[in-house]
Amino acid sequence: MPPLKLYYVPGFCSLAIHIVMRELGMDFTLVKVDMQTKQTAQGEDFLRINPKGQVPYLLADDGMGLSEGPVIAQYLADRLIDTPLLPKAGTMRRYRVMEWQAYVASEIHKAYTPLFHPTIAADDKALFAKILRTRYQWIDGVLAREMYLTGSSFTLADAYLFAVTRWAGYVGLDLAGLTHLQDFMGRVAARPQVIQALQAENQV
Ligand SMILES: N[C@@H](CCC(=O)N[C@@H](CS)C(=O)NCC(=O)O)C(=O)O
Repeated sequence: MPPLKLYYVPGFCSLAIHIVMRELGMDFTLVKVDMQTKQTAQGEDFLRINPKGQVPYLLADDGMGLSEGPVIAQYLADRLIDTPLLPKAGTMRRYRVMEWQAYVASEIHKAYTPLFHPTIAADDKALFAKILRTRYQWIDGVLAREMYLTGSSFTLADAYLFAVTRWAGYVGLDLAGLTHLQDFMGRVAARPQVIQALQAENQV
């Protein structure tokens, strides 16, 4: 049996972890969660597995579970001796990746929440969308100079930014004109492991 289980919802932020596992060449099982019923596809009560009720959630074969996407990604990368997805501890390159993970988590990922909310008024949503677009404009400037967020290598932070930025189309967030960001999205979407992850989640 594969040593790792990833609890996920197609197209949710768990996609970032799914991509990371494939990019790292890991052996794993995917377990789909229904967020309406909080039941897994195998009929388990997801709240008993992760009382936070959120994906991504990782379960290892020693029974240890881990939540919080950025930390799950760091844990997975650290299972390998060396990977360009997360440079070695003690190097500034590593903290640059983690700096970006923190930025995506707090300034991008969670800024989408009001845009998905069914009862938030359109005017308020427009304000949140404007704030998010300003943040993306800054990221666009960074991506004008680099292929990926921290340079020429794809990292954990890129997988995360890609997974959440896919939501822009669903919530009507206008990213027109942010050509470097668009190029980044196309570049990541063309990576073989990303294509496989999207296919496995029926996202293409
Ligand atoms: N702090 C968590 C947040 C994860 C999160 O927001 N998950 C969303 C999907 S993208 C979720 O499971 N939402 C369902 C819910 O909150 O009930 C992390 O960084 O992993």
